[in-house]
Amino acid sequence: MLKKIATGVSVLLLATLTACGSGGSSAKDGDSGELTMGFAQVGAESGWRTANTKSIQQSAKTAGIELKFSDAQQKQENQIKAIRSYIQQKVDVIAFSPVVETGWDAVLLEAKRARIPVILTDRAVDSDDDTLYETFLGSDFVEEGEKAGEWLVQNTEGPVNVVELQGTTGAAPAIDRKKGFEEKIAARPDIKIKASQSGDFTRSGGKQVMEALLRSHPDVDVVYAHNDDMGLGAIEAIKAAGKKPGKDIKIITVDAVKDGMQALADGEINYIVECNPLLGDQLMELAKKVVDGEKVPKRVVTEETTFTPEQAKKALPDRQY
Ligand code: GYE
Repeated sequence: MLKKIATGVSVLLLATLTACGSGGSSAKDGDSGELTMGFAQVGAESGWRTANTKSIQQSAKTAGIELKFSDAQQKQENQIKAIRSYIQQKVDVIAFSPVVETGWDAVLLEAKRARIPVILTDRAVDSDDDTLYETFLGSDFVEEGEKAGEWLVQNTEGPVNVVELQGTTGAAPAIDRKKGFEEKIAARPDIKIKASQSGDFTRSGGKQVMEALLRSHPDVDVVYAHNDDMGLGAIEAIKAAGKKPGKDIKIITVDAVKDGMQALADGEINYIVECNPLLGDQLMELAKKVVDGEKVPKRVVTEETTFTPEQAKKALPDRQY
């Protein structure tokens, strides 16, 4: 047994040495100590984000990666500033979750010129130049929207009036969750999106928008919220208007964080499409490879499922976030 372990270790050592000697394209030369990652987070807008931040911080610790972390408070200009400061500090790798899709080319070019590899995590950028980043780790948001639309097509009859609570304007998950949903419901011309507004992925945003929408569209049958938090905000507004969430007005959301799953189990939300925030371990693994100059896939898609109320009841006791 001992011998086996010893052999395993030497094979590992050899692999590491070979990787270091192969001379990657990054700024890191050899193994001069701990790897440093600059991470520019979106903000703290939702339960999903909180779980994502925790996952990244914990995984960095476990992987022995020094993490420089910044919270952009949902503002692109803050993220750009953070990325510039990471370039100045000569971190080994930059990872970030872009608040919005467009407007990144200039700062990403600066990172490229400084030979600091960039990893996109959670959200994508919209750029013609895919050499500006090494890889993109995260969910397929179009597929999430499709799953939400598919449930609606399968589980409703007759004319259905939908109001949509969109995520942050210009953000990949807002654009793609809308797109996938619309594509699926196109099969049912009697399902109509009566209104579609941004609640900025926050609970208070969802509540505010829903209050207004209940006044302008009192005939609403279904709320499609791009995340749990906005759906939870909508629940408050619906209750305040004297209606029953989950019954008078059906609710579909995306994420499956604990609070959302609890509302689903309680019958106040009808269906949740999962979006997994626990990206930390995969991100650290990719970061190490990228810094070592190893090849990584350009796209790593997160695996996800969906939840009905019964499935939520079963999953809740073990839900980590
Ligand atoms: O669904 C939402 C968060 O980008 C996937 O951002 C993420 C989204 C998530 O605010 O809750």
